[in-house]
Amino acid sequence: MSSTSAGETPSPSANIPGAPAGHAGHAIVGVIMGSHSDWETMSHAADTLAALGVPFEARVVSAHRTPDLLFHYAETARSRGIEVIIAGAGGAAHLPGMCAAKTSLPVLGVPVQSKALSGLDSLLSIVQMPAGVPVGTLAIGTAGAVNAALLAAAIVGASRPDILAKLEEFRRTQTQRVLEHPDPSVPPSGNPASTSGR
Ligand code: RP5
Repeated sequence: MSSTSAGETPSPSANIPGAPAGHAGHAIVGVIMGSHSDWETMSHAADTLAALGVPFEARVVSAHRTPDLLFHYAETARSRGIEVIIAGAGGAAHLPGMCAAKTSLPVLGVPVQSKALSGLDSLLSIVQMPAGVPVGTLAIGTAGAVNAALLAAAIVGASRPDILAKLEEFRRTQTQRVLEHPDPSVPPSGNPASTSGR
């Protein structure tokens, strides 16, 4: 599931001990995105969920190209066993808000970095929901995708000790990496906490 290319800092998920290779099991987190072009960003959410042992599904659902599919997906998600939806979109990013309008499940929005406005358009489109229909909005790009997955794991982990244990192990690991590498001129290779510039 990883899309990290050579030379890039690996996703934090690569450093979570005991990470499973796939996402087997009955999906409890749904990862949707407006376009195949969002996968480069949203794959980091998928990788992180897989590493934490969170069963998930991932698919393209476009608010403006497949509005009926979006409604169907959001309306049936809870009955299919989904407990959290992560929705990533860029530009006029209405996917997370429209999804949240059709389900009372928690929806976490990831603003995908757009070419024209570097994701500021995506961020403002997702974060500025009027009162009454919330979308928990994360940072632009990879950091947001990773954090959406960590937040989703915290939500479903509240009632699943195995997932919570993996999440807490990830937190311990990234803390240790900082403590073990205090010299700022010698950064640790593959720093799991660093997503700067992405
Ligand atoms: C949005 O428009 C998608 O979420 C994507 O970020 C953006 C561009 O989509 P494509 O033109 O690459 O399909 O709907």
